[in-house]
Amino acid sequence: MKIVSAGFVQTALKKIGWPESQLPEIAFAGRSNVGKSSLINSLLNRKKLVKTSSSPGKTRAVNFFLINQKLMFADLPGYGFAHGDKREVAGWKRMVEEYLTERESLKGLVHIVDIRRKPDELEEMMAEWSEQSGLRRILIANKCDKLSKSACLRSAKIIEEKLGVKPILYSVLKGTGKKELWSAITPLLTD
Ligand SMILES: Nc1nc2c(ncn2[C@@H]2O[C@H](COP(=O)(O)OP(=O)(O)OP(=O)(O)O)[C@@H](O)[C@H]2O)c(=O)[nH]1
Ligand SMILES: [Mg+2]
Repeated sequence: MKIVSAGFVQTALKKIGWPESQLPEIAFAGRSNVGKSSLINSLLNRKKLVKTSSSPGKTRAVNFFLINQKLMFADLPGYGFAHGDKREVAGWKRMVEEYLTERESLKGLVHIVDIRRKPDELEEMMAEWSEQSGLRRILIANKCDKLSKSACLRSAKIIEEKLGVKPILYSVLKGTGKKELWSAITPLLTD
């Protein structure tokens, strides 16, 4: 997709803060630090539209972006930045589950994982939520530049076994997988 315009719309901690919109929307979700915000920048060919950070927990609310005046992206908060903190997990769960189950214009979920990690139970739970709600899901294994090609393929198999879909191998750093991801997103926008 040719990106003519891309801009930040608003940020929301709960439903009342979501922008009113009839436009098709795609959400980006996953653990903290897997590269959700970086991946959105990469898809939109922007360097700094979405704030990123090397320390986990940068995105703490749902951030909405308008692209070409015809579609929306939602950057969801990550989880796992304070590992084992029950309140953190509960807060994250409430925010993400409410969004995924109640956002009417949501057309699909881009679920991002780190190629170097075996998916954990919350990642499996996210996969289950989207199965249950009939949400179309695209799985991304990001940071592929960190492993050799063969290690990436091995890792991708494990991710597929755990999460039930074959991941697109992605590297924000190298631009790998970008075309493939756009090709997966585009048909979701018109359904
Ligand atoms: N090597 C490498 N680093 C990456 C890649 N994608 C993202 N990063 C780095 O990973 C770190 C986290 O990126 P973010 O985009 O802020 O991650 P996030 O998932 O939005 O994190 P939260 O907002 O905390 O949930 C940053 O230092 C990025 O530069 C990639 O493909 N390869
Ligand atoms: Mg982020």
